[in-house]
Amino acid sequence: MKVSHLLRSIQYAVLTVVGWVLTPIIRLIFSLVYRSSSKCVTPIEDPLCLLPATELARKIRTREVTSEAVVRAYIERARLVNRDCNFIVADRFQEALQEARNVDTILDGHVIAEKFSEQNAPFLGVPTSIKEAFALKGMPQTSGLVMMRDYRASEDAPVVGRLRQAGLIPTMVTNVSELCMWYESANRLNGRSCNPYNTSRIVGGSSGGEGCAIASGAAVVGVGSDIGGSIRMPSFFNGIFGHKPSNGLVPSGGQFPLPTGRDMELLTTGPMCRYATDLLPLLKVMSGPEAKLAKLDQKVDVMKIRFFTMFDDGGSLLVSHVEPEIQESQRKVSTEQSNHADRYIRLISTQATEQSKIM
Ligand SMILES: *[C@@H]1O[C@H](CO)[C@@H](O)[C@H](O)[C@H]1NC(C)=O
Ligand SMILES: CC(=O)N[C@H]1CO[C@H](CO)[C@@H](O)[C@@H]1O
Repeated sequence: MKVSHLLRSIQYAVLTVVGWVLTPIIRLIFSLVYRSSSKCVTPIEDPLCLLPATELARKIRTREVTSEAVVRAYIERARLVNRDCNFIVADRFQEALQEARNVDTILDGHVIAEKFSEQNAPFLGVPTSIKEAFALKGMPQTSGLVMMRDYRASEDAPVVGRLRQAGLIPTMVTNVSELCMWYESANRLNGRSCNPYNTSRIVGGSSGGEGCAIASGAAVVGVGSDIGGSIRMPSFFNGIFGHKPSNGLVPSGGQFPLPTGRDMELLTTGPMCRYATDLLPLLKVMSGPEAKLAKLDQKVDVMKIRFFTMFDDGGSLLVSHVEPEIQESQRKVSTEQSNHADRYIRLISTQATEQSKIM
């Protein structure tokens, strides 16, 4: 055995022991610190806050319900849960209610302009939240940076413009991690956002305010952006649906911070939703004329899709281990897939383990 291999093995053994000893201590400290503040938000009472955005849009268009009633229901819920979860950076509740009343006037009219047709404005009168890193005219766009405290966006980011054109009404901008760099949503300017299912837990990041707002029923849909998990992690942490689309589908401009060079290829903007049924219609709106690039209307055979997943971190000593509960859920999904998918899952898992042994 080469000396370098021997040294690595010793290093590995020492770090493993340190990890074993430190993890329970760290867990104990955090559980004591956050014990008293743990809480689950109160259940949603208003039935309007329990409907998909597409269903709300249909009800508003057919005048079963007014846009004002829908927007008001979400505003009330947002006010209530924000006390426990702190996801709102700034709201525009009064403007949103006025815009909702305008929608009601339009839909009550005899002739509805082409601009507001079901085709052109499929979400007319439905509220949405917006990740604070995106420019929403007149609203802060700080990404949690103290230096940006007084900055207000002078125009809408392109994706926000598309959402508005589709009839969505922004009610608030929601919290992110500082400069959207971390996988929680806490910063010196707007504080920490807390998970609605257990306020002692984090919401994920960087689109964590969106994840929290949507999970708690304070919003039904929202917009996130993702380089290394910023849509996917908060969606997972809060139990909602999110999608990181391929690059080039949804415009990512009008965000702060906006990466440069190759990082820009990794940054994509996408939908976050309380109901899976809203993902596709929302992605279509967000991608506008580019929607045709992705064959969004083509039927997909789920059994022919290759799934890649890892059951653990490959034994890396620099991160915490994956909880057995999470591994068990992954296993459940993998056994429900065809053997074909299962083969790939195993392959990836083994490769990762092999790689980490020789790190
Ligand atoms: C939140 O999580 C902590 C740590 O697991 C647990 O002790 C507590 O009971 C949970 N609180 C709620 C409201 O579920
Ligand atoms: C609890 C907390 O820190 N809330 C803050 C959320 O962000 C707004 C806007 O920056 C602050 O005014 C609140 O104090």
